[in-house]
Amino acid sequence: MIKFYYSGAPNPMKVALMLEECGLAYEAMPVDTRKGEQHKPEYLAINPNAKVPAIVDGDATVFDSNAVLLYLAEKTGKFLPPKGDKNRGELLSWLMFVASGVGPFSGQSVHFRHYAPEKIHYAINRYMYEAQRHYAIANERLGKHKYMVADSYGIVDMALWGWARLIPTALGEEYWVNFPNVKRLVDEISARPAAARAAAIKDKHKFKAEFDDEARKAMFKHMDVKVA
Ligand SMILES: N[C@@H](CCC(=O)N[C@@H](CS)C(=O)NCC(=O)O)C(=O)O
Repeated sequence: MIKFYYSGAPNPMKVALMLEECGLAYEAMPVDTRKGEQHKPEYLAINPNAKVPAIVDGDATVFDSNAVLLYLAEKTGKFLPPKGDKNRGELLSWLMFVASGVGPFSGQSVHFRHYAPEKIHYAINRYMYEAQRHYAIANERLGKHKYMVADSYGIVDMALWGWARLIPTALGEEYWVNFPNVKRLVDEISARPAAARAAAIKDKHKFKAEFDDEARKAMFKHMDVKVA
């Protein structure tokens, strides 16, 4: 059975959605990042990057959410165009667009808007600008196509959903109005039974709720180390 190392954060939730959509048997293994469990040697052996999600599937270990989505899609043959299909290249482009753009810029926008100890206007403006620029591109794409790739629901939609449902946190509630096509996709996916099951996984485990000094030390290690 697949072991799924996770928390309720956006990147693990994309994978939770995919596992549920595929109907794969898996065991959810909580990693409480606010308690620093991502830095334990036994977890670093699975994901040397000390982040969630990761999966262990028999002999295969896969970390990084978008790599896990692709691995599961290839394993099951679901939610991606078939090998050799002309849309396969598009799938890789849009998946990397989410992995290298939507995710990191949204994440940094959340960080500087909500967690940084000082409000640094330059950083907030840069990350909000870049996050919005990426959502605008996805929005335009979804204005012309029902789904991100090959006009069928697939792993790029799931990857986008993971972050886009947090637009209110990354940008502000009022920003939905700028991305109506992204909102349409997010609402459609959130209404799927698999999304409800994915969201319910974390209720089976107790995760630390407080964002206190222990959490800051575990997740913002740069605060204790001067490199610049
Ligand atoms: N590129 C990685 C990023 C993973 C990531 O940043 N995960 C966050 C949760 S969304 C995490 O583990 N944070 C804990 C930490 O930074 O210590 C992926 O897509 O899986």
